[in-house]
Amino acid sequence: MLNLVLFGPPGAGKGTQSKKLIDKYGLIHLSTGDLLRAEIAEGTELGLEAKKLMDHGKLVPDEVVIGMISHKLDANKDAKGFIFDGFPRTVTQAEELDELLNSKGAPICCMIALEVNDNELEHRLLLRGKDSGRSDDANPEVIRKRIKEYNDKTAPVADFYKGQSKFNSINGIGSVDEIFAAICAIVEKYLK
Ligand code: B4P
Repeated sequence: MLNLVLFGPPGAGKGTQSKKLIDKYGLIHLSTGDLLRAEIAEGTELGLEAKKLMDHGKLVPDEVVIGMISHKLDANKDAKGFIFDGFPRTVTQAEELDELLNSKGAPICCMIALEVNDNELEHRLLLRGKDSGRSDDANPEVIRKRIKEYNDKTAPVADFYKGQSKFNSINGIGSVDEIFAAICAIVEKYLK
């Protein structure tokens, strides 16, 4: 199984690159952001609670997203592999993911981190906010909070994978195709 973690700050291009990776490698895309937005769209209790946090640039509690991922892994038992996009976002989530995948004998192969500076992130998210309808993209203050939340709680997840020699970093600034080529070069190493 090819299990990849696509990592990076909000707006780094994880969702954009995930779509291309799914087409090329036939993997299942697990985006906790998309799963949460689906709950919000359906108006579930979980979605209503998540929206309050997301609209303030905050992370949703670990147990909520871990439960969603566990459910999706069970629902896709015959998958060739998974792209984890926007998950894990805390060290606790990374530890729990290891436990879930080790119990299935299919651990994470590698983490690929997209490096993008804060000014570019803010610019991309505000641009997306103009037509995405995403309330967390429309407001510069909320975007800065999301970047702070990333630096405080999510950036340490990179060290977790460095400790397992699974960490790879690439420049996330450039054309979508250039960045995709750099990601594929890493994926191919793990496929060999
Ligand atoms: P997510 O949905 O994961 O989204 P994201 O971090 O905003 O964006 P991503 O990096 O995928 O950017 P994209 O490709 O779209 O999270 C949203 C919220 O959900 C979080 O703030 C949190 O509250 C909650 N949440 C999600 N997962 C959680 C978890 N595990 N634990 C707790 N809470 C969780 O790209 C952004 C923009 O840049 C797009 O407009 C795109 O077109 C553009 N772009 C992409 N690549 C580009 C390039 N190379 N050049 C120029 N622009 C580019």
